[in-house]
Amino acid sequence: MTSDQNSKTPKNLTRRSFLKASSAAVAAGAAGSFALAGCTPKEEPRTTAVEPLDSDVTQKFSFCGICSANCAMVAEIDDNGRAVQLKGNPDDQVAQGKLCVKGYAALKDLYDPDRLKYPMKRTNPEKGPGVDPGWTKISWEEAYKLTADEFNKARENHGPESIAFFSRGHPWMNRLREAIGTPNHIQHHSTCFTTYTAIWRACVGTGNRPFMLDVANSNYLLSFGWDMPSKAKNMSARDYVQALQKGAKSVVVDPKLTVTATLANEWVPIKPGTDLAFMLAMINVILDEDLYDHEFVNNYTQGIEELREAVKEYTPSWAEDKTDVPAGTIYRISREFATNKPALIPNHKRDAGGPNHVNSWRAAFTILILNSLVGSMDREGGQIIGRTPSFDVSFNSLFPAPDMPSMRTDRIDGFEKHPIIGPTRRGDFSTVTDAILTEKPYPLKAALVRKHNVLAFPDAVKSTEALKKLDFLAVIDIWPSEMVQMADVVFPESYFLETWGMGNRSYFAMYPQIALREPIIEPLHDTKGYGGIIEGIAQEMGLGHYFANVSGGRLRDEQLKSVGSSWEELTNSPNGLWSDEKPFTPRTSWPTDSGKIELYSNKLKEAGYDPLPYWQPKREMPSDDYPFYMIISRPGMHKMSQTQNNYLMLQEYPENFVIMNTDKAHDMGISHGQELYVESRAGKIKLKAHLTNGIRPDCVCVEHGFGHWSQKLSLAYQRGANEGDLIPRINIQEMLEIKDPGAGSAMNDFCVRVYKA
Ligand SMILES: Nc1nc2c(c(=O)[nH]1)N[C@H]1C(S)=C(S)[C@@H](COP(=O)(O)OP(=O)(O)OC[C@H]3O[C@@H](n4cnc5c(=O)[nH]c(N)nc54)[C@H](O)[C@@H]3O)O[C@H]1N2
Ligand SMILES: Nc1nc2c(c(=O)[nH]1)N[C@H]1C(S)=C(S)[C@@H](COP(=O)(O)OP(=O)(O)OC[C@H]3O[C@@H](n4cnc5c(=O)[nH]c(N)nc54)[C@H](O)[C@@H]3O)O[C@H]1N2
Ligand code: SF4
Ligand SMILES: [Mo]
Repeated sequence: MTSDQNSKTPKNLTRRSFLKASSAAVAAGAAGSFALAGCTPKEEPRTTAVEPLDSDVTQKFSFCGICSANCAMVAEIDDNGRAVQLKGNPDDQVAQGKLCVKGYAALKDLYDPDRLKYPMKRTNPEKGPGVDPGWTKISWEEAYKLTADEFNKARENHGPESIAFFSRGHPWMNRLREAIGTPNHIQHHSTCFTTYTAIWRACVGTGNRPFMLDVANSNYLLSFGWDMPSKAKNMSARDYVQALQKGAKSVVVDPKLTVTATLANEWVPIKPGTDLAFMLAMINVILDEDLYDHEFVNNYTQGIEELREAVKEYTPSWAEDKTDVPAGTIYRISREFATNKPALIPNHKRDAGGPNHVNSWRAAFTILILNSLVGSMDREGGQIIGRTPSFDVSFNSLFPAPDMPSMRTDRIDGFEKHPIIGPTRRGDFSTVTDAILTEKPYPLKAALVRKHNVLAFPDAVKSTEALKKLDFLAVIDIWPSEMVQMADVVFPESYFLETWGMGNRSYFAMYPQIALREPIIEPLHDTKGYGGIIEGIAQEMGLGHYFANVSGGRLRDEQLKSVGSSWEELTNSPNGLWSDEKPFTPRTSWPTDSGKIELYSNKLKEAGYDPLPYWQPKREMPSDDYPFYMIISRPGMHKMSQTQNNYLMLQEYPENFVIMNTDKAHDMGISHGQELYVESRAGKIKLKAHLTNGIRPDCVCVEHGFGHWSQKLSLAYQRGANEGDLIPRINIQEMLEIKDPGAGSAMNDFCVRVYKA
């Protein structure tokens, strides 16, 4: 990516000129979302110990790389070249001048002394928690050579499929994977959102990012676990508050009293994994009482009669027992939802329709159906199909590949066996563990991991064992994570604030907008970008010709040109953005075979799944051995396992807890702060009790991200525990038997016992 350096240095705006240009927009975006998260100071937060300067400071543009909202940022740099403050870009439709607490604190990550600073190799062949890898500093050349030699060895001795890439999608990585000839690209998505993707692919025809919502303009918000305002997602919290201020009614159905629920008009503490029953009954009432939007349903959907037939047994009285919600409440909410337009069941990723239970894909289906029945699909105040820029240039079209080797189609994680979700190549963190351990369908010998942590794999203990079985593991990371501690060779990547890039707003886009990312400072350490690291490995493997003339800068430029801009224009833009702000025009057709939203899904039927959303219970129910439902969530102040080494975030949320019902705990003789074991059929963790009556007595909840065992993470080390040790992993055979078109990892579908440590 050498042409990165060729771009013109963008204008160095002064802080004052920038603020003057944007003060109106800042005021408009200031709805108090941070108070929601309960974690951000009321004043403009200071993200470093360095006080802001009175004199003018240089400003640079970036967008946040911590979560997928990609809020556009403005960074302030002092005379010594030190970044002193990050702010939200006021002209960004997502940030609207504000970041969330994690975004503001990203400078602490940038300057974290624990960051990886140079390539390293392991000298101790033993691996695992408590083992010192014996890191030695090596040159980039040696790191490339070691990796290339091991990959070539695996390829020659065991076939190219014995190599896997664990990474989010990336064209450079994909080119190398295809040049090697392995089908094994493993991503985390079956733990995160593939139940939604599968349903949208089957019923709407587009499934990439079905999380775009117009919450702010909704008049009735019915959340089945949608909880983005509690996650400190600034834009979601802002939109939620705006809707409430305009008089919208909010009902939150969640076993736990979340921040979203505390602001709602009504909290309905449902039994986990039973939302499907609630929603089937809602469909029943809305059809039975003829409350659906005839205009929308007749013009834009198909299958209403089949749906009517499918739900006729699912009355609110039928659902009452299953859900623990009185039939009268289900009747009332159904009627309110259908008659207070625009009404919306918002969804993100891990709520009722996310891959939490074996029946969650059906809940994703009923969410889609209910939003369609009230005419809220791609309508103001409803579910939106994101208005992302449409580039007609891709990496492959701009840099066509030389001939690729043939490749076997069966993957190590069996993901290709799922007809609806398989083609997305999202991959499966759950099945891969047993596949490595049993060497079925074939042995995996070497892997390259980028931006994934083993703490995020279901049954993390067993997954760590599986990694030990590999002959060779290379890891690209920013921090000395647990995945890094398992590596043979470590490549340090530059932090997002040190790199060039552009973000095309794949989430939360009401109109096409592209954000510029420029390095706010030069890389602090001897680090490189992902594409460059891939090219380095390819060269050493003798596959350099697959990357001839490839350039990140050129790709960005051509993509921008295809929407009428250019890299030069973007880098000179006064606000670091390219925007095509146009009024919202509702969709009148959908990219399915019928051109309509398919409430009866032919695609699901052809693929061997139920074409309509019938009732199915969750997999594991409370028993004498494991009497509590387990709920996994995440705190607003942390992003997965990435922020526990951030001093500012730790001040707000220093460790995770077992959240349980106060009355229930007292019955069991458990007091607040007491150390407890939480045990499932997969494993056991130790954590302190956090008591609240804002959770059902039959549930316990643990928030994810803690339990770091890497001693090199000096602040995060040994805080809290990883609830992922409790999640039963699923093997390929079981996954096929579950028959979930989204191949979800059923992250919450297990029960636990809790006892004093
Ligand atoms: N601050 C912060 N924000 C994040 C992240 C982060 O790590 N930190 N991670 C990002 C990522 S990768 C993801 S996938 C999303 C996930 O974020 P969310 O989609 O919000 O997922 P969760 O917090 O796991 O669960 C959401 C809610 O579902 C409830 N719930 C659990 N089981 C049930 C059930 O059976 N029925 C109902 N109705 N509710 C249930 C939980 O109590 C919780 O309140 O967040 C993203 N945003
Ligand atoms: N137990 C449990 N497991 C889960 C979940 C859960 O709630 N509980 N949630 C699931 C969900 S929703 C998701 S999305 C997945 C996420 O799965 P992962 O993405 O694997 O999880 P993270 O904890 O975010 O780990 C990211 C890793 O990337 C590194 N990193 C951060 N930024 C960069 C970068 O710019 N470059 C590189 N090279 N590395 C970087 C971090 O140091 C960290 O090691 O986890 C899933 N697994
Ligand atoms: S919501 Fe927070 S973490 Fe996510 S992109 Fe925006 S500032 Fe970053
Ligand atoms: Mo996720």
